[in-house]
Amino acid sequence: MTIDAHSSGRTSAPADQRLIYARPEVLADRSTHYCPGCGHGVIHRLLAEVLTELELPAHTIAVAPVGCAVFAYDYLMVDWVEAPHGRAPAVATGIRRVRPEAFVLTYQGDGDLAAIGTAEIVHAAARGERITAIFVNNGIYGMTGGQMAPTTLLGQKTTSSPSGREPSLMGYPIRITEMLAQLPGVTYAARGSVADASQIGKLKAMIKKACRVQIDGGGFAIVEAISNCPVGWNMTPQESLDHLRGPVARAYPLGVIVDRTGAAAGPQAGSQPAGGPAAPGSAPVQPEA
Ligand SMILES: Cc1ncc(C[n+]2csc(CCOP(=O)(O)OP(=O)(O)O)c2C)c(N)n1
Ligand code: SF4
Ligand SMILES: [Mg+2]
Repeated sequence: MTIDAHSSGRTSAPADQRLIYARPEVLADRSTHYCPGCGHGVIHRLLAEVLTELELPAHTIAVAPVGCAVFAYDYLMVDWVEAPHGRAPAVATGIRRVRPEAFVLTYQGDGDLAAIGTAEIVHAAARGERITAIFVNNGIYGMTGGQMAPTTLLGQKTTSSPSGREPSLMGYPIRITEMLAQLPGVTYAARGSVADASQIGKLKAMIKKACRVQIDGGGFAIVEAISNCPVGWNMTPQESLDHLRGPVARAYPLGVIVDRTGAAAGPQAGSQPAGGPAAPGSAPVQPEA
């Protein structure tokens, strides 16, 4: 395909050419506000592909975070609700209870999920809320100027740890996905990376699996994506990807952390409307074949 065909969003190729790339329609045809090289855009793209492949866009209600991804609703053309700081899992819980048939997705950064909203994510996971959570861990508060987050690596310099994170003063990094994975309400928890094409492919498979958990009526599913913030890390995009592949991936090991999809599970929280029997159409969303 030509560059022109890419930018026009054409989804089929002339007869003598093979289509190797097309923008999913659910991904808006516009530039983003993200800094050059930022991982958020890659993760948006993966979500667009997965939602499209599972025929979910028309069924999806997503919850947007604070942080750099606050404008996610400008790029993924599904229904969105904007949550206050850290409250995406609580907002998603409310949506789940009143719209049991919907596909409910949350998108949060590490400041939002692992610091400001720690209580909300822990209790949503403990309740086994039937939601799919995307957790973008770039080890920093990107949007607000690069302050230290709970996920910041030991020794990492940020605007609020200018000499590097020092554990006796600032504590240790939290592997919150491993913490959540201990809870029996969590059906699936995995960590992937945007560091290179191979890792991005694996991350996509994890996101797809986490979406399928919800479709199949499972409990809470979370995918952590370790991601880069070249601006907050004071690195070039290439340096930030090398850093992601090296020290970040060593601190946050990649792979499936828990997969309870094979285990017998009881009814999950929110699988029927609060205070009453299941309403018509309250079964987990079943996208068309
Ligand atoms: C000066 C200031 N302090 C605090 C906030 C609240 N706040 C909004 S976004 C954010 C950081 C979010 O970081 P993260 O969730 O990691 O998202 P990222 O931008 O890194 O993707 C904070 C602390 C604010 N908006 N402004
Ligand atoms: S500040 Fe960091 S997380 Fe935010 S858009 Fe820029 S590179 Fe991405
Ligand atoms: Mg962050």
